Amino acid sequence: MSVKIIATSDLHIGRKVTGIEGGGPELSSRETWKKIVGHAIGNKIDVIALAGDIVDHNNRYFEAVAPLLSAFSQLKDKGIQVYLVAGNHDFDVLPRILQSNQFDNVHMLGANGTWEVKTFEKDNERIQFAGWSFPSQYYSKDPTESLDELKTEPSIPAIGLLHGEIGIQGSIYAPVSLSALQNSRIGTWIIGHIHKPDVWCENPYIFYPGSPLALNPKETGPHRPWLITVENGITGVPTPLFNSSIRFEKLGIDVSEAVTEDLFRMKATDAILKMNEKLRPHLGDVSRLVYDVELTGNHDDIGHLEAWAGTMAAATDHGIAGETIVSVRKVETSVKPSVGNLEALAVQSSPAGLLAQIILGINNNEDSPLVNDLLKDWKIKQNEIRLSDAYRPLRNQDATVEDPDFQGRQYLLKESIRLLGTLLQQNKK
Ligand SMILES: [Mn+2]
Repeated sequence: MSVKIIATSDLHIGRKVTGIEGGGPELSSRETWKKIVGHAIGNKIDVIALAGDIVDHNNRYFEAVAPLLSAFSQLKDKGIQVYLVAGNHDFDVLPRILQSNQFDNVHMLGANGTWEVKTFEKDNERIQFAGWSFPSQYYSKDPTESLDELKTEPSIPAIGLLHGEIGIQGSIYAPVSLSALQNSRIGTWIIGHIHKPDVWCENPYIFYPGSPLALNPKETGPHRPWLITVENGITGVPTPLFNSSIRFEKLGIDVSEAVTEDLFRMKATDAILKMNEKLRPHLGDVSRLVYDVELTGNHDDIGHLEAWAGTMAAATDHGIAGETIVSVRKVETSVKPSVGNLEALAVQSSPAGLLAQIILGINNNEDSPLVNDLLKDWKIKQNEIRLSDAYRPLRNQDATVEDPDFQGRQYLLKESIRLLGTLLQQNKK
């Protein structure tokens, strides 16, 4: 006999996919959760293992909690067990829901930031589920520091559930030491928090299953829940179940040779078709494929190029790949002007000369007073915008580590290239 386990994390029930227009109910975490539960019931799954951030903190409580309660009840009827830990988003909601104790099939592990193990048993197969739950919204210590308080039985396979950030020292979301996980007596670690699926180690198997629904355009590539099978005391390698109903991809198109609008259209269409064909075998269950296009290469008419790019982005439909509807969300122009010699231009004191100096200064990573002054101004302006009232709700969300110097330099580089292209084009006329 074998035990079948669905492993996933970061559903953020209550959220919908952001950054795109249109889309039906399939683009909500609530539907993804229902699909996972339906799959579990339809395929005789024994256990659902959830590594935190199941419920989204920023959303309406009842909207998020109702689907969780009805699923727990359905799973209870089918005898399907749920092992879960709380993440930084649901550290308070999950214990509150489970307090009532009406779901004896749902096991929250490691409440209040302690390690806990529970043993699952079916026929002759036994599995230990070990876990640690977020005690508060932020947690700056490494939860593995207290891992030795966990008493597991070495002869029984063990699966660990944890929410945190592997290898990010100083994280306020439970910085986790990889070596501590590797040296533990747990054979498979399911880690939540990072939405991009990622395998950190094969033996023991340490992985982020990732969010099963791509929640925004930054979450590119495949997203899906995973199946883990335990047979005769051996835990198998996780295999993907079904795909997220939406897939985001970045698509770079070199437009150096697209000197007319016709050529630009041909180039763009060709690039999309090629990418569609490449992805097609991986688009089962994907109803929408959304590209963020970046135009690259050298071009001497960036003004026109941007206008052509605008028509591409404005089109609502870019065909289909198999049964998947394809669209382009935005088109960015990162094209460099076809200027013969930036160095020669940079010695001039004209506006074009100054722009060439900025581009060279940033590209060559020079300590240029001109770039430094502009960067200082950019940071002040950017900070004013960031702290304005309009962005207050965003500030309360998880802040990713940003590098303002790098971002500022990239911004200056891009705008200088664009301005220089336009200036040189005007001079030609
Ligand atoms: Mn999280």
